[in-house]
Amino acid sequence: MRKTAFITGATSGIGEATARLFAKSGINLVICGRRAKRLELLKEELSNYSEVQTLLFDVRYQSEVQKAFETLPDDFKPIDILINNAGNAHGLSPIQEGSLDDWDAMIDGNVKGLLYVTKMIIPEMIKQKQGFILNIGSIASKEVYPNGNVYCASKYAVDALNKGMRIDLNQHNIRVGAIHPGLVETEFSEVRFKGDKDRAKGVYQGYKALQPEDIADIIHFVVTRPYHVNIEDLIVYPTAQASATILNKNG
Ligand code: NDP
Ligand code: 8X3
Repeated sequence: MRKTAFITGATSGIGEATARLFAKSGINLVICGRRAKRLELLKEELSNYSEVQTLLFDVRYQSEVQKAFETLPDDFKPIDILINNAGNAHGLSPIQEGSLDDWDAMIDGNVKGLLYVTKMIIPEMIKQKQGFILNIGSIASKEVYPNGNVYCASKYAVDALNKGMRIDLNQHNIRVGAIHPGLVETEFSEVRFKGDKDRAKGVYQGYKALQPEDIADIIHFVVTRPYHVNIEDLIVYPTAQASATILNKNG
């Protein structure tokens, strides 16, 4: 029987690459995001390989999440694999200069959004006594770096929730794990710098950054282990990176 994966943030970067790899390995998909056109194009492409359903919603709004989830056809339930990937950084400023809107966007999207989506999916996993919840954290879940303040706080929360979910869902035979990437070349920096493409490009220049396909590969490896194996936590850097603040651009 084919498995079904629910991937948030599938319109770009890590989520999109994961959707491609999953589809090609025969996993049916529910792909989510706010950009309808991108979702439709991806569905068209991936329908050559597996069954694909799109869901359009903003993870920050619980009622949107719930309404979208309720439209899911029965043949896309139960969800076997949830990839909690949607998220972004907004801004990179010292705390005293931070914008309230940016703080709200990060806390509502990266933390509350992850919870709202997970809440929809857990009940059926409990009924099935199986499932995999994979949370995409960050090196920012493990280390606070200058000007990272609220983004790091939101990702530390993901780390804590990853642990909390695993503890509470243990009695239900549900696997829970997290992957914490370092620098991955996606639209992440463009969002962080509010559309400043040149500044965003600079983040990935002078070394070979991780590519979204690298993380997709690892996600696929993690979720395809035999059921008795649960990879709890993985930090993944580009070779040029040694910590949140140490990056060799002269290699
Ligand atoms: P991208 O900006 O390329 O992708 C982010 C995805 O999240 C998009 O598909 C976007 O979809 C979705 N998203 C963002 N906010 C919302 C929202 N409010 N509601 C619904 N969907 C949303 O970045 P990445 O692929 O790099 O990021 C994916 C995850 O990886 C994030 O959680 C990020 O924090 C994490 N990460 C990224 C790293 C990096 O260096 N790139 C390193 C470590 C972790 P849409 O805009 O269509 O809604
Ligand atoms: C994304 C990587 O270092 O910009 O989470 O926080 S970093």
